[in-house]
Amino acid sequence: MSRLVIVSNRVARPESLSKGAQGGLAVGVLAAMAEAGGLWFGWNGRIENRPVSEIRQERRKNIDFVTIGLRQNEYNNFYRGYANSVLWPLFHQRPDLMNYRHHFRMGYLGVNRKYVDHLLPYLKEDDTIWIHDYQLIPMARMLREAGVKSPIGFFLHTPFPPLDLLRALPDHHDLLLEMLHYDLLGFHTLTDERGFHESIRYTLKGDISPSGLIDCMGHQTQTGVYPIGIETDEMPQLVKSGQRSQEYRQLKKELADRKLLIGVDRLDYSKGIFHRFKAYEQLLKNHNELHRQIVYMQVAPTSRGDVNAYGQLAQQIDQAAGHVNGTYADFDWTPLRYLNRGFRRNTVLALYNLSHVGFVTPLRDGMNLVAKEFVAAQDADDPGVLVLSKMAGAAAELDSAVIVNPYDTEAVAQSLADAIEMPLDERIDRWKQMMTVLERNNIHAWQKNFRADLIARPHDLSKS
Ligand code: ADQ
Repeated sequence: MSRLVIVSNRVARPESLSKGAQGGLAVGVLAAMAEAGGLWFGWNGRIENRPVSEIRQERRKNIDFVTIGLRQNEYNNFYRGYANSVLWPLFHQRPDLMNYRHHFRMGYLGVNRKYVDHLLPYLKEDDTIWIHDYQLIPMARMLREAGVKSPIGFFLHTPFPPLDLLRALPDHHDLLLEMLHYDLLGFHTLTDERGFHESIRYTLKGDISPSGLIDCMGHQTQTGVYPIGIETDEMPQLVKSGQRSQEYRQLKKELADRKLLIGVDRLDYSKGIFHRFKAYEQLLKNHNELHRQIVYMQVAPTSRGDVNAYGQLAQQIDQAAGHVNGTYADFDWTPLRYLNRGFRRNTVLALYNLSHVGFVTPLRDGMNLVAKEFVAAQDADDPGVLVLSKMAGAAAELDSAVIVNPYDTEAVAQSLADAIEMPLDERIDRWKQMMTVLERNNIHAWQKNFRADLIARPHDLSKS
């Protein structure tokens, strides 16, 4: 079996690989390498001052972790700039938050080139290469230019925008061309895949077969839908260990008979936390009988705090939380508990288990693993209810959740009330249907299906 080489912007620290310590991508990468081993390459998360990057290689079990640092200007233009102030907002349908600069694009290309240069000495002829996410789109073109002939696949963890939005990116033509250098392009949902096809068809006049094979400007690129999943088997054990945490026990005691609604997100405008607070406020306004009976806990640690839009969001969320509590709190009841911090993974899973409602209403999300983890963390005989935004990729699979439009505040408030009162047999019914999907499309299936399709591709040597 050929060796798997995975490239992602961030690489998990090898010492943190104890079971259950990692979320989404890391679990997938480790599952993909569990049998045959492999190499995982990316940024070590540090900003360094030296002119030449130090490359670090560490082997744990059968996996080689190879990481490099970024200089301050690389971080500013590539990570903070093009990746998180241009592509992220655009891909999440917020062109108004885009801060486009030519030197961001140059920085983006520069860091992709740097990754390629540092990765090349580690590559072997029969490797299979799998690149992850929007930060690294140009890598296949650069690897091909350097003579790499291995199959190269790409998975996009964010949504792919419709053409009408993509057009707002001055470099969208180049970006599409860069994507065509991959043998296989994976998306979370059909909507994302179709968005990409539409752009290829109208912008580059490419031909696309019904099976998603693109023929365009001398490239043959296969596209496919691979919804990322979670590790369902280990969930009960992780929940149990989280229930031993101090935070869990304290909260359980404080809640007494009150029902808990929970939201867990990175503090990101795509997650719709502000809209969620408004919907909760509406619920409290419309339903006096629920006062003192419920508590909504929103966990949202700061993320990308040095990008302007995120600083403004943090203020807006603080104010909105203050407004809800200022209006409704009493000496013995805090209706909204907003925690601007993270928790250990096991603790979060135990909190899901404790909750009556999982409140997951992003304005746009590639998949949203919190929704899936919430469902998998429930007890079969008394499961909580998932209130899920139709704008999350997860809604395509979890159609037995209570699906809401996050922009419709009144309807979200009513759905919350319905979820809180939902009878046990309906809760069990919906939960069972969602668990069937989660067990079938788990994280192992995700990586297995993508890799099988990538290896099966007659990768085009003429691309080099
Ligand atoms: P994210 O935008 O980071 O991922 P998500 O899919 O929800 O969003 O994954 C976050 C992970 O971190 C989950 O495993 C969650 O439990 C954990 N997490 C989040 N907040 C936490 C907190 N406060 N404390 C502890 N743990 C927390 C991107 C895309 C998603 C896509 C994933 C995977 O934006 O749409 O689902 O990649 O492809």
